[in-house]
Amino acid sequence: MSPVVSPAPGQAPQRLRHRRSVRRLTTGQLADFRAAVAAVQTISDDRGFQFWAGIHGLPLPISCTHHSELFLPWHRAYLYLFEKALQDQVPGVTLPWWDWTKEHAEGIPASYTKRRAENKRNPLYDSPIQPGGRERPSQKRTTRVPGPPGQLPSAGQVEAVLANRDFLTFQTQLESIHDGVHVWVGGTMESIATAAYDPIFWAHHAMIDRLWYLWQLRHPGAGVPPRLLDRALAPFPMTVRDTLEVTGLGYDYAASTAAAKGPGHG
Ligand SMILES: [Cu+2]
Repeated sequence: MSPVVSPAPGQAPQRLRHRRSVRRLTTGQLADFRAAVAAVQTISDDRGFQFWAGIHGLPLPISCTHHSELFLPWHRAYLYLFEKALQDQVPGVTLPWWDWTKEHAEGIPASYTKRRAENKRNPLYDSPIQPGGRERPSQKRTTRVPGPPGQLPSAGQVEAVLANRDFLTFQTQLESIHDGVHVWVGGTMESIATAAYDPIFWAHHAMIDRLWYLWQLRHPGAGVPPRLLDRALAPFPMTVRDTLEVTGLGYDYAASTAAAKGPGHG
């Protein structure tokens, strides 16, 4: 690559935005995030929450790539584009992550479980389910039926998964942990067709994406098998290669705990 002194127009480096733990959001950050989610929930076209939630499942086709080799890259692209839709409403907001390993006692974060917040309906509590097209979901609003405290994945389980140096092994084991959290939350989150309508979906998947990021820091020589790099991540205009560097996508993960610190993240 030739040295570039000043970036070409349109290619100016984006300012990095940090995704944070739900529990570490300041009052102002949480209010901004809620405002962004509330705003997209009122939009019925392709900038809105129903459109983005519907890409995962209903309306058909179901595009998400669970139990495929593209599970992590596809969901990284999905979160990235949904986060941009939120930023179109409230500049600078980012998707927070739900660290379920730390919340055995608490379960779903309190910011998602209150019906009302800041004297308004809490947009993180639930959402309508209104897929376009002809599908008629059996539920009109999202619900949760959380499992018993103490049955979310533990830090030790996550650590064992992160220790895998082979990407596909890591991905398969991480997806299995991910499945368990979907089932633990229960209700809408239990079904691929409707899961993304629950606002907690995005915080759960931000955690999964963050664990991939931590794995990447830990195993710099390992990576996605080269044969997958040019695979398209339909319906997004991105390939697997486009998802490999989160900083290239304009975001980074804030260090939240000693265990989360990798090189350059102290
Ligand atoms: Cu999922």
